[in-house]
Amino acid sequence: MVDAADLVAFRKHLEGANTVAITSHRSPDADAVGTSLALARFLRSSGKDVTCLLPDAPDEALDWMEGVEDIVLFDRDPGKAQDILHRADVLFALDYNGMGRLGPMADAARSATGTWLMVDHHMGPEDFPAAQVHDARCSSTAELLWGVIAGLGGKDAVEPVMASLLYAGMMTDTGSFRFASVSAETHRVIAEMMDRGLQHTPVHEAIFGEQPMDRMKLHAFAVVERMEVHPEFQTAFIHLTAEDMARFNYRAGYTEGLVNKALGVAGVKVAVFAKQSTDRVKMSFRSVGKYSVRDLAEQHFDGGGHNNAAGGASNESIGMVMARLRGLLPEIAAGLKAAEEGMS
Ligand SMILES: [Mn+2]
Repeated sequence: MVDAADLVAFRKHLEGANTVAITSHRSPDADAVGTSLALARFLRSSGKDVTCLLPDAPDEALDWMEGVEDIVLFDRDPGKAQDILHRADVLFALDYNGMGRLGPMADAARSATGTWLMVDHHMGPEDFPAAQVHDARCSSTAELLWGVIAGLGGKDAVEPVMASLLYAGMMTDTGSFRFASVSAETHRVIAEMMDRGLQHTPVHEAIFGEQPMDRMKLHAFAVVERMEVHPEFQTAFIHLTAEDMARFNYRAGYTEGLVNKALGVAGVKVAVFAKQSTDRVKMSFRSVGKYSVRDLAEQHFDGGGHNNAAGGASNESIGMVMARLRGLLPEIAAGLKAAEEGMS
């Protein structure tokens, strides 16, 4: 939920601002990109000069989002991105709360002199913003941003395109409205957006409707050849090497959702997906129930996120990472037991 005092602060900081830069995290997902584009539409409608900036490109699955082609990408155009960051009167941090999440864009962002405002739903926010709308229990940044836009401009400021962008963030961050983070408020926000012309079916179609055959084959291969289930520890891992991904002509977004296949195995409570990327091994952690994969990711793999969904990374080889994960199985099992007994 959005606090009225936070909105007063947002309004005050935005009043005198002409130039606004909207930023979100590295490997941007639908919540990151959808909220960036929705907020840009809202602020432009009130006469601001707005630019969206991301450290790197979003998945192709988000190509349908209106305005996505105008986003400035730091890894393609660092000079331009830096210039925009430095000229901005107000800078928004959406769907992240630590500069480290910007990866290579972090230094340029840290040296920006404008006023930072944050809208985010991850735990443990850093204190760089002058004002923030933050709720770690909220389903998504999109749900919070609905409150911000409705609070600043009235609910009717959310037109159908903006609604579809926010809906995409809410839908994907909740695993299609399945996770514990979904509240009555989540559904109320969607009802309000449907009253204002939201078409939800095209959003589902665009994101889940069809997929490239290579992606489907990569998922099948990962499950058949690269999934290891450890029933005695209620844990499953999937890993992919660079060769595996090259074999199926890997493109950004192809491994999205793969971790949920491992989590979907009967009896599995903790799942980890690890893939070799250009400079490091990237990991996704998922759990069901009270056991926090955020702590696991934070303590062992320089990561963070939510209790049931977290990310991490390592500079070790994929083989080393998998060996370390297997070594952690007893610790995971003990954590699961403690969480079940309500001790964690
Ligand atoms: Mn999010």
